[in-house]
Amino acid sequence: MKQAATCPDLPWDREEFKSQLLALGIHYHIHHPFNLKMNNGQLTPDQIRAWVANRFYYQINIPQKDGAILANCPDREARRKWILRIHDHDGWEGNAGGIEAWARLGEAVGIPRSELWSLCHVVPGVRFAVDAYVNFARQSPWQEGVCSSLTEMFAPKIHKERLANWPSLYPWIEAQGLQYFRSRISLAERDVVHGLQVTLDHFTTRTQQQRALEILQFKLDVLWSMMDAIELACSGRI
Ligand code: AHQ
Repeated sequence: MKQAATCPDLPWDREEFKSQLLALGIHYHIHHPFNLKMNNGQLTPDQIRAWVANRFYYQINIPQKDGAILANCPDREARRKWILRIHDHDGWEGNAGGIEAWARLGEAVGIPRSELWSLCHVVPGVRFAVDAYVNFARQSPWQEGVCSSLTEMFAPKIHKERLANWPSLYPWIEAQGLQYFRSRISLAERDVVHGLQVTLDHFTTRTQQQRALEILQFKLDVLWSMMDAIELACSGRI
């Protein structure tokens, strides 16, 4: 019996397909030089503030990205799960949500709330990368939008690194500002369970599975490009 690994036309089984997706983690922005500097305490307060202010543009666009996926999704069960992501960021009843938590991170690193919301620090490369992600979600089948969120398979590690290292590396940052990273660990883990189930169920031929890898690589490139643009802005060259 031919195995998928040796026959390029046969689909991977679920475990192999998941392994192929996870293998793309080598391109995750945890490995970006700017993130390595951040995690080694080599960033100045201005550079931390530049990262927080630029990532804010990503955060405030996530609900619109997820709303685009919802709008494309005819599956009620999938929508009932996916809508939680919008609540996670915009807030829901008693919970102020992730965008508010990121604004508190901004204040904790010394960016006044009005300045953060003005988006005056967002550099073109970040804006273009985030807008590409939102437009991808708008223009693609909902399952492809779901697949693109799977960079969160790698997110708990990067959040845990910040929580472990920032207090000693950046003692000037008010501790409660790190709450956002703490909140995302369990939310990312929950998101990935659903995101993987949709992805492994939907992309079933080898050609479709290769498409899923391309989609995940696109989103990894979105995150990597954001870091490139932020690092360039912090180098004083723009
Ligand atoms: O804070 C992050 C977040 O809310 C999300 C939503 C998710 C998506 O739908 O694409 N991705 C994501 C990510 C968040 N934080 C990033 C980080 O490095 O702090 C990681 C990022 C991701 O891995 O996609």
